[in-house]
Amino acid sequence: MWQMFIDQATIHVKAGNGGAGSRSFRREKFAPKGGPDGGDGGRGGSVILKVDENVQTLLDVKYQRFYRAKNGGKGLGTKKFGKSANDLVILVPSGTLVMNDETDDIVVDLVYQGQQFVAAKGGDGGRGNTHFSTPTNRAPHYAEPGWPGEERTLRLELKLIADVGLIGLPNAGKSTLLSRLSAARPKVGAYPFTTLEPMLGVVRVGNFKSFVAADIPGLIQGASQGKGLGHEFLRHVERTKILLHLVDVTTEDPVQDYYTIRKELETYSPELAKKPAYFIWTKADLLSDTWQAPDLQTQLDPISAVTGKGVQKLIYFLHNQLLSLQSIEKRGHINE
Ligand SMILES: Nc1nc2c(ncn2[C@@H]2O[C@H](COP(=O)(O)OP(=O)(O)OP(=O)(O)O)[C@@H](O)[C@H]2O)c(=O)[nH]1
Ligand SMILES: [Mg+2]
Repeated sequence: MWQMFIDQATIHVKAGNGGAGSRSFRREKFAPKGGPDGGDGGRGGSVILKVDENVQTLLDVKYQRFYRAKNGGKGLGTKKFGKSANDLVILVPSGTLVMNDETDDIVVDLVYQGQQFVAAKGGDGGRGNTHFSTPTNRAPHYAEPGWPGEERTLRLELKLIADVGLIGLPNAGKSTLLSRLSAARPKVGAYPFTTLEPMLGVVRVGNFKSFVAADIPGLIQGASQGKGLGHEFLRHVERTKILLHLVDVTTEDPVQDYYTIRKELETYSPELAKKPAYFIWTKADLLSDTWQAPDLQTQLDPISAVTGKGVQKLIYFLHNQLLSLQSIEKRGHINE
């Protein structure tokens, strides 16, 4: 039932052409009929895909459709080489599968941090006329043109795994929040159990910074025993790194609502209950000015997914939590 969410980007890559070789002859004061001295053209830049651990999704790769590396410089007289162009490096997340868009063949599976793949090779520079002098032709007027850079269309695919799971009672506003956070458009309804299966969305934090949030169907009391839809999905919540627990402030007893979900998590799996979890009051736009926050500590301000209030701050907060988890993973232990 859980649909693996695939992030996809189709890009066209064009490497730079090599620079033309030079056709030039020595012109010195005492050698009016000097030999050839045309230098070679520079190499065109290649387009390279490179795994970077700080990139989580294909969101930024998708942003651009054409990736073009620069052409190499022309060769010059006095045997000067043309300038080689810099490679154009596209940062991709670990787990990016690269396919030929026309044939659907897998080109490469990019996995390791720092792994590189030349998606389009830059053209070699043309040779200057110095290379073409022969005993019968000491003054060749021929120099090679630069060679064209490779060009192709690639499809990048990444299987997304949710970093943040949005949990809560039915109707808490999980789907509404996901549609605020990302381009995902889950169904929103003013009744419980609108969401029937999890849905993922890519949340942009900034340039090359994003994470994945999952909207999980509402949990109810007894979910851990298989009631409602929750049971099936608690399993999926296990794969997320952190949980964001949404609590509707407008219900009769929001504090009780909070404990209902916490209890279900603990009953289902004490391990799951230990996962980093943050709770947040939702539907803040429906609060009156005199509203007093229920007596339950949270480090997050109430949000409204409808007006967007507090949502940007929430994005930064979640991203920071994920970053600190990542650095803990790297160190291999938790600093207490
Ligand atoms: N005023 C207001 N209404 C909201 C807000 N967030 C959600 N709602 C409304 O609350 C109802 C439920 O929202 P959903 O996003 O579908 O809730 P859900 O948690 O995904 O519900 P299930 O999928 O059934 O578990 C809808 O009528 C939303 O329009 C909010 O911030 N302010
Ligand atoms: Mg929903």
